[in-house]
Amino acid sequence: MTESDENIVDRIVDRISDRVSDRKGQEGQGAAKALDNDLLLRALMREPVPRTPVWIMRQAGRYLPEYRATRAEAGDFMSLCKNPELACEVTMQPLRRYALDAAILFSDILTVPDAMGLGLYFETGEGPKFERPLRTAAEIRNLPIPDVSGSLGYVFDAVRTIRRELDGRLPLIGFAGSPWTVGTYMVEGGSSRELGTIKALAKDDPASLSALMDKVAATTIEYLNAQVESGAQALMVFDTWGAALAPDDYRRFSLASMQKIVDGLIREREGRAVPVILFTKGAGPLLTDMAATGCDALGVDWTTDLSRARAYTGDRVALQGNLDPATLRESPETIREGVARVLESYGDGPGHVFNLGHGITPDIDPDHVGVLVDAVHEMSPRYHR
Ligand code: 1CP
Repeated sequence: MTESDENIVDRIVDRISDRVSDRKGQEGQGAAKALDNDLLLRALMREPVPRTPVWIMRQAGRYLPEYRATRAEAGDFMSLCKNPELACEVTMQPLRRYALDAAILFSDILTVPDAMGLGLYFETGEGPKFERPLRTAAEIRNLPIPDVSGSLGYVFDAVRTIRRELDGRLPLIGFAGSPWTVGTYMVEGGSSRELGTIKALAKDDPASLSALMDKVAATTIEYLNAQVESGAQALMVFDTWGAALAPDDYRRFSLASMQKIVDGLIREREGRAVPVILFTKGAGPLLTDMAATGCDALGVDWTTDLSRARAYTGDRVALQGNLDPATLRESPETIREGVARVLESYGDGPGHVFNLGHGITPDIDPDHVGVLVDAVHEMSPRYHR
């Protein structure tokens, strides 16, 4: 990064901190009506609950026939994201089927680089792609930090529409991708197994990669805070590809940028805490470093036992997870056994939110999700006595 770049990023970070302190001055105002079901928010703050709350990563999605019908009505995935009424409709769909304890905004982590001008598109049967991926130091230097209120206004409209529709029944989770995970798509131009291009950038020009992480972090802070101001009641940062880095590089590029985000977020609104969940898939022992960021909760994938994750984090944060999504392909009895094992692994006491260890896949029988949710309702109360 040149000195002038550093000044620009510092100025942006200062500007954001000023705005966060202005907003913090207004906290506690306009406390809304109490939630009918606030189990998720209580569990994320490690407060006592009568049973373990449950939601499913990617709960609105292709495994639901009604989702596929609404996406067809919208035309394509991005048109669905950009239509607040239809985004609200697909957010509500899983809540009509299952006794879930949270709604999650329907959107995608790649709306942020789209707003930065990279031209996101989806080809059927293939993952996300960018028309203008970032490859050179000059392209990173010239990358604009967008005014999110304009370019991502459709997301905030969706948040307001969903809050109105939820009418206090359940809390709404807002989200964004981690700068590293979003950066992998920006630099690779789409999904990549090896992450060869961005890893080469990390090695050959780490200053440019740090500059990119800073720009995405600055944009993400504005984006998540605007979601909170529009009505999001908890926030999750998805770092799907952080564990592809060696631990030192993870700390330098992924965790450092998530730390900036945690530091920049509004943490209280409508008279209560807005919990922040960080999720690095495959984090393992790095959960210890993640817990030190000051976030409220960590998502845990199925490759780490919750009992072990609890030991790594010393009960400093709540834990969310972690049933292997493949379990949902098995029989109802096997799903119930899987739920029992996850609950037993976390053990007694508050601070657990039941979820899959990663997103549900499109091939799952919707009835199997009902088996999971009902099993959590039935089996979890005994861990909260
Ligand atoms: O065909 C379709 O309808 C598009 C499939 C789809 C859906 C349903 C995409 C494209 N995004 C989404 C929604 C989405 N994505 C949500 C909200 C839905 C909900 O949870 O109910 C969320 C939280 C995401 C987050 C997301 N998008 C992540 C992080 C979480 C994770 O699962 O790892 C990532 C990596 C993406 C990128 C992305 N967008 C879409 C796809 C298929 C992908 C993954 C591409 C890849 O594997 O590299």
